[in-house]
Amino acid sequence: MKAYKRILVTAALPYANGPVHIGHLAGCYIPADIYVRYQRAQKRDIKFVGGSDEHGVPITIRAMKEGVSPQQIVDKYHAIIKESFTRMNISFDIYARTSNPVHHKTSADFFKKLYDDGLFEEKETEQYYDEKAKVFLADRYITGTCPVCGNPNAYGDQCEKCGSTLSPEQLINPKSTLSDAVPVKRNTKHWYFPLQNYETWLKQWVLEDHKEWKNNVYGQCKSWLDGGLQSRAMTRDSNWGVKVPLPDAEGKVLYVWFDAPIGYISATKELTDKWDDYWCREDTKLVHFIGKDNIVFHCIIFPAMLKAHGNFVLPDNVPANEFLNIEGEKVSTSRNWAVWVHEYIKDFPGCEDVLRYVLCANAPETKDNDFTWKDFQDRNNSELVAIFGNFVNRALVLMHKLCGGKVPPLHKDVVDIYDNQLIEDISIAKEKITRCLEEYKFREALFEVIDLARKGNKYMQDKEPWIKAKKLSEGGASAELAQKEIDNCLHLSLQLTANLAIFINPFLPATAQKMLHMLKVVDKMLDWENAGSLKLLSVGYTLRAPELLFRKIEDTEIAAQVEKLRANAVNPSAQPVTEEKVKPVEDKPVQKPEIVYDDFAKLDLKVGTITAAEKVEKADKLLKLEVDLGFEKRTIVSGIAMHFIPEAIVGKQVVVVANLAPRKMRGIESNGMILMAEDKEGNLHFVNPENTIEPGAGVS
Ligand code: B3M
Ligand code: ZN
Repeated sequence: MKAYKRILVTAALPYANGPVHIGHLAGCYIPADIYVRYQRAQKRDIKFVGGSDEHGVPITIRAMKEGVSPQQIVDKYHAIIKESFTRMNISFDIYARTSNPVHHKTSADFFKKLYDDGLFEEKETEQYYDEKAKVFLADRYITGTCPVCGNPNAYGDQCEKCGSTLSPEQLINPKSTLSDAVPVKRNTKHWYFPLQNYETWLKQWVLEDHKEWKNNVYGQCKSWLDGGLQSRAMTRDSNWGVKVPLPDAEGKVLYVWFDAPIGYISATKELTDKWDDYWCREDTKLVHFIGKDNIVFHCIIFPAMLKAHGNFVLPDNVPANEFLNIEGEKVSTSRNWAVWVHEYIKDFPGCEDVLRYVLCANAPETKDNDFTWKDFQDRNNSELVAIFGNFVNRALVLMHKLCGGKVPPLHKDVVDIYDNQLIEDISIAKEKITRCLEEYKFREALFEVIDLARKGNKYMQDKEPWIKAKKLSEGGASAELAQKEIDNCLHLSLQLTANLAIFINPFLPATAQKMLHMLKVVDKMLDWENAGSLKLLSVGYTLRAPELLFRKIEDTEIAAQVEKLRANAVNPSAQPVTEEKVKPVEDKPVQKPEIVYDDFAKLDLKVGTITAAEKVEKADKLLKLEVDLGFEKRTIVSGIAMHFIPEAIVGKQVVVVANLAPRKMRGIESNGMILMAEDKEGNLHFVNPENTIEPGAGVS
């Protein structure tokens, strides 16, 4: 293993011809962000660059379809894409654009250097031309039947069905995308990059020196290299793009796949004056995160360009993911078979981490994978809520209840096998999670994090502090022992909670922040060197009251998404995708009709203290509460079980509607109602007096 001083991470530059969907996120942005956040926690010198790819045929075609200029297209989608990444907490150090002047200059200079070094072949050849549209038909301007797999809708540069890279001449029955015209051949001059000259070097560099690359990446490179490389045109006839920096090149621009990867260099230039440290020094580790359709460009063509140029580092790794299908079908932007990120953010505000979780837990790391809304719900409800969230919540709730809201000490004299096992589990988890993250195995790393939380739950189940709590009232030696055992259980559970915050941070950064808040610790605690420590929270330190980290996702929400996907796909005109700009979510407060004072005065509102709370059997949402109203104790059934654990709310004061007519729920008569406030995330909060007062006090 080479010793590196700094890391430069790039994530593919999405074409600014439409919004991003969850396939983009799963393919490269989430894995890149996890890696970067982890390396930052390791305090490594790391930069994360990205930006919009604003040239090429996808943009010009979209502009023609919308009847606007390419510039208008890229301005519009760059903003939408950037906003989606920000909202999903993809933490680019810079999100640039290839239409920026610094990029035009950087890529033109790059081209000029290769030209001056005599590394291009200048060739005049016959190419397909659309006489109606008056355009040469390269890349996606032309479609036809794939000579490899027979797909009738293959593009001039690639068949999306079998993944073959093509040239327009190879297509059977070619036709123009612009006008459906059958193309004719015309002469045109272009500059070709002779990839075959780099074949021997590439074979050594990829196939021998980078055997550690992922199988899917290595395999694609091998089949390319085995098939033999040929010259490739690095220029196009177009007015949209980086102008070819030569005197006799009117109407010629750089091929988008020539300029786009140079976008990583120009983005770094925009980010820092020290950009050449990251690009020109051998001790930089360059890592490209991409989707599988970009492998050849990042593993063969761009490295050959960098090698030819001579001044730049080569990628150390290209951990490309495969594709994410949706509900069993391939993503298709033209059919609108996709889950759009800006739509998700609107539909599930505050649940960005849930999407990050599902897309990582189910990432297409080694093969194509399927996203289903049902799986999304299951993973949220049975992993995030029931395992991770539940453990953290229990640890904090029980600490408040049984240890007076403070981190209890660890009593060495009563440490038992369960405690020792948990201590060992934390240290093994650190080692495994670290190794997986270094090796780009994000799914496995995340699994280990959840598994550690699962072990936390098991530990609590084994230690049963709530049973031991019953002995506390007995007094004497047995009460003393019980308190010590409770202390140990909660001491370790809280240290585990702090560790879980460190481990989950690269994956679910917003969740880690919520945990820091509850634990009343600063960001620095998340430094990776703290992972594995059992001294993250000091004994006697007071912690905040727990808040739920995740909410349950209901069947109705899932049904609505499946319905939306199908409805929009069947009827493409219903698609909201391209038209709307993403606005920050604003929930307009709903106002009820005006009332007079007498209406209000009918309510008998009283302060009560919850004296007992238990779950109602076979009713997920209900808690049976006993509330002291001063003059009497009431039984009230309340639909808050998804939000609070019973032990945690005993002793809390609440406001009760005391004169509400009794109502039976699950066979229990409920006498009153508790007032709750609901925040934007759907979390419930009690409405109560600022300071504890005697129960029965009137509220008006
Ligand atoms: N824009 C292709 C894509 O979005 C292309 C990536 C460029 S990375 C330098 O799939
Ligand atoms: Zn094909």
